[in-house]
Order: sequence, then structure tokens, then C-alpha cells
Amino acid sequence: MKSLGRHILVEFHGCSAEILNDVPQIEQDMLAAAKQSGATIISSVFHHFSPFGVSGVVVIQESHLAIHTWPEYRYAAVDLFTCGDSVNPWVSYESLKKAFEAAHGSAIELNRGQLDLLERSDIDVGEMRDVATQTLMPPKYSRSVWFTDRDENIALSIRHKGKPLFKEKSPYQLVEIFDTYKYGRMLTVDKMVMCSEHDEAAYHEMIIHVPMLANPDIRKVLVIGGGDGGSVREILKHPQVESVTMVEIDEAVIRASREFLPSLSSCLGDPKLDLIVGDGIDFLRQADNDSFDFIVIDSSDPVGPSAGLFSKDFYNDVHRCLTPNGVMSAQSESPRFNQAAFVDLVHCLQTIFGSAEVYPYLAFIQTYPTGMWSFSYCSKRSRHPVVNLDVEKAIAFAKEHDLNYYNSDIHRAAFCLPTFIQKMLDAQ
Ligand code: SPD
Repeated sequence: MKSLGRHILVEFHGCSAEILNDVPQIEQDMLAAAKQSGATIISSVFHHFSPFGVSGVVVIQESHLAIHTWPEYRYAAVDLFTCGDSVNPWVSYESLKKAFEAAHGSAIELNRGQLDLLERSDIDVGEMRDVATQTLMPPKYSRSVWFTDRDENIALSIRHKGKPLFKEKSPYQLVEIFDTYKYGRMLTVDKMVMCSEHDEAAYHEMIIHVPMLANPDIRKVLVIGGGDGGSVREILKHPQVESVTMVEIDEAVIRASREFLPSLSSCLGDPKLDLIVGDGIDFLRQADNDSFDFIVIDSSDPVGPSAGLFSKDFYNDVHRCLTPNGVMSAQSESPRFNQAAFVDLVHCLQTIFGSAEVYPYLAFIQTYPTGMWSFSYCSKRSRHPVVNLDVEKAIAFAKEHDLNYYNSDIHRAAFCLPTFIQKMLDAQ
């Protein structure tokens, strides 16, 4: 070799747009390309960028492989830099061209550190040896792959172990489960976080126990959405409940949760539960008047199959199907991350239930962008969510079930809205 290293600058055109936007897939392809070329992998870091694109680097003992993708142009810029004779960067080139389904690839090769221009000086930097055995330490491989839930201005990133445990494009959405370092397994749809093992309690305890402990006579419950099973699990902690009907549109969410999120889906086989795979909007349109004491809207965000769960027609049906003392709770998005969706939903509910019967409340959900999340409690006939609370009973309930987030103080405090949220709701 006449140089220290070979650097190939690569242009891939006409690639699969889907692959170029898929962080775990690209990481896997880059690692495979590095291995095939004979490289020793030291670490990898991969990020998703807004609104599309992935950037990442695989550091190898013999230098690096780096990538930046533009899925909207089906284009990837890749550079493959290897030192020494043991690694052939062109093997990586061929491997990536195939992996990205590139219609066209081109590259230029540069020699880096031309030996006839360099002057060598002998230095002793020592060797890394294990203290106890004095054997040479092999390089450690560390990786850094991130899931990012974002809009164009705000993002929340959570590090995970790479390849998703579950990945399926259902007829409605992309359903994935990632194994994260801090939050256990995490369910996402269309690249938005739905819940994670280690912080889902906040969401499910608050959407269920706030309305149920303020209304101890609830016997017939309907859940729209909620395919992971967390809401049903919490509802069934209330022994007076006689029946729960759950209508989830996406069978893939239920299947993924049953297989990979057993702590959430544990009650999906309960005899009190009637689990319907279908469209919640159609279901309520056809449901009888006054048929449920409590309706829970445990939806995903207002895009794709959930968009209709934020509409006036849908909530007119919710109101119609509640018994005279009935109540409902809905996840009503983040007042900061999804301000318009939050404000529009609260206003819509006020026109249907009456302004005095709609109570937005907050919980801190760590894995959702900004952490600040809202729910909305509505009652058909003046069932106040705090005045009606039997505090002693709430304390005993939280203790008996060893709850993680809900307690009677949180119940009351959740309805105290920061001034900026009151202002956004008051502004027309
Ligand atoms: N962006 C998060 C909104 C998700 C709300 N639903 C989560 C489903 C949990 N059962």
C-alpha cells in the first residue's frame, strides 16, 4: 500500500425511500457491510432527522463508515474509510448498494496519508492489557441507536438496542416495539411513542382511576383503542365492573402487545372483556343510547386511523351512548407538543357536554415529547371529578394495588392547570 488508508466517497441514487428512513435497518446494514469487509466494529451511532433522513457512523478499528440519507430524494451519501490491508472498502460498497436497493451507485477512491509525503517517528504508546491476566484487551463494541418522536421543532429521543423486537406495517400503520435501555420495551406507531413498560403506569392509571374513583358506580365500560391492554388492566382492578368492551382497530397492536408487552396485555383474556377488532367510530355510531357508564378514548395521536377520534360526530355518539350519570375520559394530547389538537378537542367537548362538564387534567409521561400530557374528563350530569372523590377510598385503592403514579393528591392536583394552559383554552 502506498498510503495509510483508502477513502471511498459514494453516491447511491434510486434507493428504497422506506429503507433510507429506517434507523435500525440502516444501522444493521452498515454493521453488516463493515463485517463483510473484514472490519472490527468498535461503536455505532445512528440518529433520525426531521422530517426525514438518517445520519450515522460505524467506527471500526480500521477507521469508519458514515452515512447521510435523503429518503425524499432516494439518495444516500456514504463514505467508507479503511486503513491497512486487511479490510476492503469495496466489499462494503457492494453490500450497501444491495441493502439500500440502489438503482445506481458511483464512487471515487482517494488515497489518504500518502506514504511518500509522510515522515514516520517512532513513538511508544503502549498496549491496552488486562490488569489481572496481562492479555491484550480486544476493542469493546458499543452502539448508540435512537428512536426520536418529533415534530419540526421539538423532539424526544430514547436510546434502544437496535433491531426492533416487532415490526409490521399493518393496513393502518407501522407498528414497532423497541427494546430501550431506560424504559424497557416500547410500543410505537408510525414513529410515535405509544407506551413503554417503565412509564406506562402514569398514563393508564390516570386515564382510568381518576374517573373511576370519582364515580364508584361504574359497571359497564367501553374502551375505544387501547390495544396494548393497559387501560383494561386498570379498569379490572375495580371489582364492581361487570363488563368491559374494547374496540381496537388494529389487530397488529394487540398481537404485538400480547407477545412482547405481557405486563400491559395481561388482562386481554379476562372473561369480563369483550374484545372487538374493529372501527370504534362505526361501533359507537351503531351502539344503543345510554349503554355505557364510562367510555375511555385511549387513542393514538390524531393522524391516520385515530384522526376521526378527535371529531365532533364521534363525541356526539360518545355523549349519546353514556348512561345519564355516565362519564368519559380521553387522552387529549400535549398542551405544548400538540397545542392545536389539545385546544380543539377541549373546545369540541365543551360544545357537546357543556363548558362546566369538561375538565382537562395533566400527567407527566416521560416518554412523550415535552413530558406534559393531558386527559379530558367529561360528565353527562355534573359529576365533578374532585368534589366527588372519596379521598379515603382513593388512598386505600392506591395502596391495595401498589399503584406507581396515581394517588389521591395527584388526583386533585392534576386538575390545577398552569396559567399558560388556562390562557390557551380561554383564547378563541
Ligand atoms: N403520542 C402519544 C399519544 C398516545 C396515546 N395513547 C397511548 C396508548 C396507550 N394505551
